[in-house]
Amino acid sequence: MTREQPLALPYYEDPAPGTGALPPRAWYPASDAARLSLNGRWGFRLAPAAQAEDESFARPDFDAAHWETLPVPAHWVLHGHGAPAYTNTLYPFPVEPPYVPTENPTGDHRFTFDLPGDWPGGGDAALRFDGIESAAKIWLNGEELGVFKGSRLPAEYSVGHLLRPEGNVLAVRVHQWSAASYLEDQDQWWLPGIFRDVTLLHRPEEAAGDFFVHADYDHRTGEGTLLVDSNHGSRITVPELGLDIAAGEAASIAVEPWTAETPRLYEAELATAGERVPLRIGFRTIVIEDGVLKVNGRRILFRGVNRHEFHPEHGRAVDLATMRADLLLMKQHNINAVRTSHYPPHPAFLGLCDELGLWVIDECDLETHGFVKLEDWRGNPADDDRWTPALLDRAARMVERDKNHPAIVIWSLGNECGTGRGLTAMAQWIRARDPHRPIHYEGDRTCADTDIYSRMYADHAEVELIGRREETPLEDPALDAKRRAMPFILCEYAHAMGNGPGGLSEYQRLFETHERLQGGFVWEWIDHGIAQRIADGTPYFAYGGDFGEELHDGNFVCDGLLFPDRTPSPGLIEYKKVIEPVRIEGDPGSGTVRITNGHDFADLSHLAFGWAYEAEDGTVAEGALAVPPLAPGESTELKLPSPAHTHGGEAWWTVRAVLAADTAWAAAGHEVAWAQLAAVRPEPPAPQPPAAPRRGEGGVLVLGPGTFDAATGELRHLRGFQVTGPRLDVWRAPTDNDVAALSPAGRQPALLWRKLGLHRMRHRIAGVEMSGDALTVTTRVAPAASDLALRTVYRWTATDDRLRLTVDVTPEGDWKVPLPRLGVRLGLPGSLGDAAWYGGGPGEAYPDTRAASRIGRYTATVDALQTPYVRPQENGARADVRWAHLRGEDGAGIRIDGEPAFWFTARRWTTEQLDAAGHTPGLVPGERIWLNLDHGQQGIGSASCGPGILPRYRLDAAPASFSFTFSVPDNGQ
Ligand code: IPT
Repeated sequence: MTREQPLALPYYEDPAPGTGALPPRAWYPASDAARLSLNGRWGFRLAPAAQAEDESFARPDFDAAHWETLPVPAHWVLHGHGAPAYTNTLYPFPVEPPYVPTENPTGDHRFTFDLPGDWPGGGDAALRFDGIESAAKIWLNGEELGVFKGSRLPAEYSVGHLLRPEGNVLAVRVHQWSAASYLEDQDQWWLPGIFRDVTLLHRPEEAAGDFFVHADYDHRTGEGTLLVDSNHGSRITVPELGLDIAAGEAASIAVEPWTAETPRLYEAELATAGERVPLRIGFRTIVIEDGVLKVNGRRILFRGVNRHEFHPEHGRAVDLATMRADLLLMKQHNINAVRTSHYPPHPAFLGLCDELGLWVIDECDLETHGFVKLEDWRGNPADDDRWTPALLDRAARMVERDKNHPAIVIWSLGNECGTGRGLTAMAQWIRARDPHRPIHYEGDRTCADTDIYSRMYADHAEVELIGRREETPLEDPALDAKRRAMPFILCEYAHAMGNGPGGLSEYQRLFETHERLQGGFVWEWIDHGIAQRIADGTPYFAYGGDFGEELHDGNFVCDGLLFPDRTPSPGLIEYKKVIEPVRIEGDPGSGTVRITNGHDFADLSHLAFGWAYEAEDGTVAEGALAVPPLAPGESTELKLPSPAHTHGGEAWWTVRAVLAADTAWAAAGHEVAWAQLAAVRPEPPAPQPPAAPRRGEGGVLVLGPGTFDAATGELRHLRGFQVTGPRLDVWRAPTDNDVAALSPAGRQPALLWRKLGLHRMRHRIAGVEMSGDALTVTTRVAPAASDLALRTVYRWTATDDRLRLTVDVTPEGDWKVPLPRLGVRLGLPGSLGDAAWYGGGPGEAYPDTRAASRIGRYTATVDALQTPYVRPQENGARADVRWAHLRGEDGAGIRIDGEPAFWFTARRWTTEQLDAAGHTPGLVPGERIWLNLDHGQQGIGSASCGPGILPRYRLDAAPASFSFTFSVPDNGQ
């Protein structure tokens, strides 16, 4: 019998931090010291196990001529070597820390480089890796430099003594799995590789050492105080302020402060005898005072997002242009804060946040979420002293790298690690090193180590209680008192998976009402769908399971406000409206508008206001609105002009606030906030002489412009157009929030709907009756195996050219589940592919996601009405539609007027096909266009991870009556 021998752990299974690196220090993008990017095409070889190949490839004379090449930075699994894999919390290998599987894809990388001719002599050189997943051994010219761990943090190695003018050989062995993988269980793709920059930095004699810029702002005096800690002999100059001080020397002077709204930076320089480092300094002071987080003396409100680094082709190897694109999109959508979930981002991203103005929670690269599946987080590295050095190493490398960014206002220990001694040690270290920034960590409800009470996905009711400081007490009275005095944030909320999130407006009202509630961070910024093509070349985005993973979490990786290609989703448009920093309100018909400045620091002088008076067929009049430059929190009321309105019908005022001048993130004229106020309500149409139904030839009934099947009472033709239906419809292709995969089965709407059979309703015709002016069809709509039903009466009347349908629905039995939708579905010829409507738009809206829908006249092709959620699901409804018109190329088509206004949806496939498709190429246009004209829609909520819909957005089965008028207008109308 053999016994398992305790072996010395190989470096990649050792829980200790990496080895051989220089002490961590501040990262800066440039200085006058020479540097050489080692990004480029490297030689690459993939092995199936950590030790499948020996280390001879690290020798300069090794012959790697037959190797393939790979770009660096990159993840090899996105370049044809192996495949990506997605799990949310599950470790994709047996949990036996610190061991990892023998099957451990290992990428050997080799790069040969010459020093540029002008590379300076003397001094030293540092070789910097900004990120490698998950562990690597590094050699230069055959000499081992050390072991890299801590994937999303930099490490530098001293290499000056090894460099030669030509033919330097850098060799890096990267293991997909390592002990460090246990610390990096974030909800994302597992993507190994050298995914951030590799740079050689000359370190001249007397080069700049590490430095820590302290730039405080006293809002009472308007003075900034600058003090830079650095090695002896460094001087700091700020020409604009006339400052020239030594390291360690403080200077106070009147300055303009830095805030996310007013990101004022001062150009500066740190100089030593050997190096000049350009700096950008922002003066600001963060305090927690009276239970509120304040910057420069004022409460701030986070209108935030969680940002993972993601690109649909390059994974987490994100280039500068993409980082900037993210930030421009955020600023353009009124977002003012980023949580760098769940690891420090590429360091350049933070410089862009300083420049463009965002509050940042910088989060450490730490998550041990998979241990939650084991009883009581058994074996959690965050509570195991063997791992504490690695945790401290990560905390130090984050803080040292990023400490000079004014944008960073909070340090976060990591995400979802349970609780433990390691986290406490991190908090203590960070507090000692940087006492001027509060510490965040959501995973410990007692907040023992933190300064901010933070939660994820708490529902509105609980958030309101917390806002009143009336939350359920902690057992320990001292901790409870401490926590109750803390400011509160939702570090994650409003899970943006698929269609949604719903309920944003209600959260925002809470944040604006309770001082303690300092906003939140929507989960999350972008869908992590990977760009793929089906055999015929049609592109789509892949999610978990598409690469044959043994374990995976499906499309839970696609839960962002942006589609993977960075197209804003309706959720982002909604969020922009909900968080707009100017409130424009007024009572319908009053003609008075109240404008409130919701900024925390900026007055309104950067905005230009305008009004427009709009009727159904366009703008009647418009002009500028003189709004005083209100200070933050101030309001004013203004009278709106009431022009003579000759167009007839209803009318609206639209009031808009746009940028008055170009900014770094959008051009003058960019819309920041808007509102619509009703001016004139619509009048009901004048009655017209009725037409009577009559029997036609071939078993049909004729009523006005409609021809019906005499046996079933179903509409067959409207003038020349063949029509299928309309029939009662209650089914929608469940959204991710309807599926609510994380909820208990009894609270998963889609499951309850399917169990009841709402996707397979049967229509029994109980009577077809012609009497007087009307054709009345009585039906009972119900699923098999149930006695629940919706008694549905269709009553058709007509004038010569218009056909009117009134639908009366009466539920039978005890309906315990809400309906997905309530309305009619009808099929029209596929040639009617151009839609026009008057009502809410331009984008989709549902009962609890309709803040951004504005009344107007819109046109779109049926194809363009679709929202391409990565996993197909209900989408594309337009709210408050008064009428919709579907036309063919010749301009002829069918118009539907609703009474009351309706939810309008049109698509080239049925709901059943939408429901069945797993990816967008599964949606194949058929011969018909299917319209849903809905009287009601169930809300959306956020139950894919978090609370479901608020009670008022529930579509209960209840008696309902609604009407549509169908007509075939003359061309051009
Ligand atoms: C929460 C995670 O922090 C985040 O990374 C992401 O996984 C999100 O959920 C869902 O997409 S944790 C969850 C158990 C509440």
